[in-house]
Amino acid sequence: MKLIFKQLFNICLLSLVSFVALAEGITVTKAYSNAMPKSVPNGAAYMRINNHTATDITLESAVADIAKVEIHTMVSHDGLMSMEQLEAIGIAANSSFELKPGGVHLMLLGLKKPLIAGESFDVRLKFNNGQTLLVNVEIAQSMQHHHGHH
Ligand SMILES: [Cu+2]
Repeated sequence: MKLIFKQLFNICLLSLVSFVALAEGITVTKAYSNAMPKSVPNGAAYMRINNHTATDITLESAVADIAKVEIHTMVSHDGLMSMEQLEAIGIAANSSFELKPGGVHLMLLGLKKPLIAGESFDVRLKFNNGQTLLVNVEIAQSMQHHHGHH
């Protein structure tokens, strides 16, 4: 009887510890996308991924209802910028990684609805430790829209 009680206590303690670790482990801040004219089929999402754990983590994939999502980076070939798909993004222990314009971004391919300023959409991030994180991405008024195309 005593033994069973002790085991139950241990199980409760374990689940409490893992719950706290999940809540604090990985967070996402400043998630946004830029509004695009309806005719543009693709978009991009940017965000800061914060790894508060003592372990390196890897973002392996992302999924969304609004479009197919790929991890892209910008590379320069002979002075020309182009996009290249990445397998994953590594985020070192106790550090953060910023996805930003001109750098690593989440590519939204084949948008099912236009990116309208003031609206938002969800993206689910999948990490190598099995954790998934649902991120709400705010759609901001794009700079290009204000200044026109050059
Ligand atoms: Cu891209």
